[in-house]
Amino acid sequence: MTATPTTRRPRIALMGEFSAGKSTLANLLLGQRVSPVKVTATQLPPVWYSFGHESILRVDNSGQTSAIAASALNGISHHDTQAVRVLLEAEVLEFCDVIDMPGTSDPNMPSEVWQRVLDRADGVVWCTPATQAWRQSEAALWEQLPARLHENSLLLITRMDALKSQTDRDRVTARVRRETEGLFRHALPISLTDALSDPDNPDVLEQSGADRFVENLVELVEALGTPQADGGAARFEAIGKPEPAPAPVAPAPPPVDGVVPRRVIPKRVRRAPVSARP
Ligand SMILES: Nc1nc2c(ncn2[C@@H]2O[C@H](COP(=O)(O)OP(=O)(O)O)[C@@H](O)[C@H]2O)c(=O)[nH]1
Ligand SMILES: [Mg+2]
Repeated sequence: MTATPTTRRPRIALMGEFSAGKSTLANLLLGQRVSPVKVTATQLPPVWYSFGHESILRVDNSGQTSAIAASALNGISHHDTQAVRVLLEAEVLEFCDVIDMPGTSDPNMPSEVWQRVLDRADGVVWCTPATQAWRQSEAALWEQLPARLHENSLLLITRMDALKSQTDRDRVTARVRRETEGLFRHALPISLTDALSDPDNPDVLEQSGADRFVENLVELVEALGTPQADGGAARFEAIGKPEPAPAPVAPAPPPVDGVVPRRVIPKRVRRAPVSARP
């Protein structure tokens, strides 16, 4: 029997409606094209990224895990799989876990699929596309979620590049900030595709809004501190790598699918990883 861990890393869930940019954001944060952004099946359950030696685990409805190949992700369905756990040696994962959630707007995706994982999340980054930002359906759902999440979440207005004039961008940002006051720590504009187009270029990161977002994410995770591990009984704790893992000095993550690792996470994060203690 392993000892029950007392601390773990904060968990940040990426949420939003279909095609809002959740998986693109996961790719940007993880610095590798590993998030199953290209998986067209909307059947995928939450994909939970943690720091560890590269591997992918499927967690079935009874909590049993089995290793799978990345190519098998396309065939995974929430009907028989409650989560996919991906272990990676990515810098951001030394700092927090990242959970890429299914879209909340999908009528074929029962809300329990993301709800049971959301219960385990400490904070949320909610993605809303600038072209139809903060729809009624998003507002209605978010307002129902617990206040602890409102206090510990960021709203990311994605697809800012789709708005052609600065006036439009300012107007949308101002409206969304007004309509979501008190419901998020901050509402921040971003172009995820611009940031990903040249993620090693500081000017691109600044102009795209990625820099500002990462600063706010760092602040959020630091504010969350080092959460206590939840009991010992939780199935999610029992799967994959035992949590918490020690936070080693960041090694260069290996390229996945031949793509060079990208560095979006600023030095500040690298210097201050959350050191999860056993
Ligand atoms: N132009 C533009 N496209 C984006 C942006 N963010 C995401 N996309 C595109 O929107 C599509 C859906 O994104 P995805 O991350 O899969 O959405 P998800 O369903 O929320 O996971 C993809 O083709 C992305 O490339 C953005 O900021 N700007
Ligand atoms: Mg997605």
